[in-house]
Amino acid sequence: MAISHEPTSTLRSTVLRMTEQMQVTDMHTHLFAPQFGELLLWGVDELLIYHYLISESFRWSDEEYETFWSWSKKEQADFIWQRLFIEHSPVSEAANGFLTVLHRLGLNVGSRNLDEYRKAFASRTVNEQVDAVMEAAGVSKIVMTNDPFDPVEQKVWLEGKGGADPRFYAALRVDSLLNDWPYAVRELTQLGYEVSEEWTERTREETRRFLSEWVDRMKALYLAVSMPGDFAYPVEDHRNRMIDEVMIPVCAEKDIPFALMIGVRRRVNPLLRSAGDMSMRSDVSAVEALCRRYPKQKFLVTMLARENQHELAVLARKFRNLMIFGCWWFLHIESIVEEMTRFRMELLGTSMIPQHSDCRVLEQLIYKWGHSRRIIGNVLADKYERLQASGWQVTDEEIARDLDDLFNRNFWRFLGRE
Ligand code: HDL
Ligand code: ZN
Repeated sequence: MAISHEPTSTLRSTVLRMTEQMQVTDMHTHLFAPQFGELLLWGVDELLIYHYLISESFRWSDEEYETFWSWSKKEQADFIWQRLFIEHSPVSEAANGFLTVLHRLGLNVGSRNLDEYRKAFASRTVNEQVDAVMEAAGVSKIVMTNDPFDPVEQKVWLEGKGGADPRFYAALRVDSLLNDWPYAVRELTQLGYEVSEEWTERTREETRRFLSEWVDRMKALYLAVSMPGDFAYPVEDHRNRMIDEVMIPVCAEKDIPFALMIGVRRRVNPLLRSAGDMSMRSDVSAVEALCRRYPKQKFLVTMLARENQHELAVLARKFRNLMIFGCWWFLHIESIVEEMTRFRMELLGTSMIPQHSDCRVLEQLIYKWGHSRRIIGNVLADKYERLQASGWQVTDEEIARDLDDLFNRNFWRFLGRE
């Protein structure tokens, strides 16, 4: 079905208007509150050197990867601007998104003058930009992705400044505990935890202490990990032991959800660095086994392969402790957001979290939510129109309630913080 962009009924125009106006909790981003300094990326050049655009621009160039990485951010941004905007039309989601941001911030996109855009941003402070962008995007709460092993971030938390901005919430992200245990052991040891690569009782205790102390320090809303698609459960391996003997017990103790982001194959092209990751199919039965084994544990789950989405949505019908969320990464494109939102709503009604932005650069909030709102609003309007045809008239209050569920309350209620 084509994505209808023009309201065809007063009901649709009401739904689209309310969808545009509904404030959003963005429950997974890579943004940081201003007190994290350089970790909060913003501005024209950061927007252009977004790793999505880096990988797309190399498709139009034989430039040596290492040459690109040796350039300044401005030189990298100029390279990407030439390849993806001037020499070829910016029709990809990420390229189009950059122009949506400029347009929504009131810049003259038609000038195609990159230095003019840069000048417009240069007149703002980071706090002014955070306020302006959250306002323009209609995002009132942002959940960060927090890594205690990042030296810059670790310092901010240990100085007690991590929670200074009430609009920003923490999620404790510890991929290396599952995916790179030797590295994690070095980092944990440096932080003063008595762990070894060998899976001893002391190591289990100390790793639990680490998670418990950092959940408290960050007031983390949930514990999160990303894993490759070959994640299997239950099997006899390090990941399973870490999940069963450390992560689930800590999540239970703190009464927080465990977020699983499954299906990434890191660095398939290492020369592209952070732009070099790939998606891969995952085993939904691993999530099924976890949800069944731990009926009291809440699981936030998103998967990266399009092939897994329908099965994951069906699984969510079977387990109320499973909340599926977002159209993650390579799925965050107009056609797939439409497809996923439609069958998720047809299978789950409004009992799911349709989107997160995954933003790495502040101003991306504007396009990632702008594009998604329109799609989600049109799908919802289609469903209401079908109800209307059967004589069921949704009220404005019910539309607002449903949108608030989708954009906020399903998340906060799942956390038990409703
Ligand atoms: O692992 C993740 O959370 C992913 O979102 C990666 O950060 C990925 O690089 C990304 O930015 N996706 O949007
Ligand atoms: Zn992410």
